[in-house]
Amino acid sequence: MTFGDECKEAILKGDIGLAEKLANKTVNEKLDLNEAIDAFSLAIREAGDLFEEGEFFLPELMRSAEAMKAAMEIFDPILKEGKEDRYLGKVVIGTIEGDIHDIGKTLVASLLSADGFEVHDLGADVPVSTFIDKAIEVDANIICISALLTTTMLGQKRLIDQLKEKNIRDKFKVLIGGAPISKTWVDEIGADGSAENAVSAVKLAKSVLGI
Ligand code: B12
Repeated sequence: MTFGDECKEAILKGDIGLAEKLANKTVNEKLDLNEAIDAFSLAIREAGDLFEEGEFFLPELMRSAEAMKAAMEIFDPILKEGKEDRYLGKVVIGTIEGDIHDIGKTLVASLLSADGFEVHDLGADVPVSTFIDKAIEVDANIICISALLTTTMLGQKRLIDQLKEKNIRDKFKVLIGGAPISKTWVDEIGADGSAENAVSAVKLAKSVLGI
C-alpha cells in the first residue's frame, strides 16, 4: 500500500489514530509535507463525493473530517516553523457565517503564516461585521473569506457590499475561496481574487500586495 493509499484509508474510515500516525510519520521521517497534505485533501474530497452519492452519511463524513483535522493539527506547527522573522502584511481570515467548514481555511491560514504574514484567524461561522471590525482594528492588508456552501458564499458578497457602504472597500484586498468559488463569482462580487488551494492562496496574497 502506498503512503497516499494509507492516507485515503485513514480518512475514508475516519480512523483518527491512523491519520495521526501517518502525520507523525511524515514529520518524523521528514517526508514531503505538501505531498502528504495533498493526499489527505484528496481523500477528504473523496469522502465528500461519497456523501453526495449517498454512500456516506453525515456521521461518517464528520468522522472523516475529524481524522483530517487531527492530521492537520500535527502539521500546523511544522508549517509555521521558523518563519516568524519575516513580515509581509496582515491578514484577517475566517469562514463566513452559517458555514462551519474550516479545514481549507485553516490550511490557508497556516501557509500564509508560514510564509511570513501576520494572520488573525477568526475561525468558522464568522459574522460579516466581525471580519470588518477585526480588519479595521488590526489595520489589515487583506481579508480572506472562505465559504464551502453555495448558500454561504453569498456572505462573501455581503462583506464586500458592506465595505463599499462604509467607504472602506479600497483599504483592503479581499480574497475569497472554497470549493464552490469560480472566477465568474470573483468578478461578479468585485473580489480581488481567489485560489484553488493553499499554496496558490499564498502566491495570490503576495501578488495582490505587489510582493
Ligand atoms: C469535510 C466536509 C464537511 C465537514 C466539515 C468539518 C470541518 N471542520 O471543516 C462536516 C461533516 C462537518 C460537513 C458539514 C456539512 N457539509 Co460538508 N463537506 C466537507 C467536504 C467533504 C470537504 C471539505 C474540505 O475540508 N475539503 C478539504 C480542504 C483542504 O479543501 P477546501 O475546503 O476546498 O479548501 C481549499 C480551497 O478551497 C482553498 N480555500 C479555502 N478557503 C479559502 C479562502 C481563500 C481566501 C482562498 C484564497 C482559498 C481558500 O484552499 C483550501 C486549501 O487547499 C466537502 C466536499 C468538497 N468537495 O469540498 C463537503 C461539502 C462542502 N459539504 C456539503 C454539505 C451539504 C454539508 C452540510 C450542509 C451537510 C448537512 N446536510 O448537514 C453540512 C454544513 C454545515 C454548515 N452549516 O456548514 C456540500 C456543499 C454543497 C453545496 N453545494 O453547498 C459539500 C460540497 C459535499 C457535497 N458534495 O455534497 N462537511
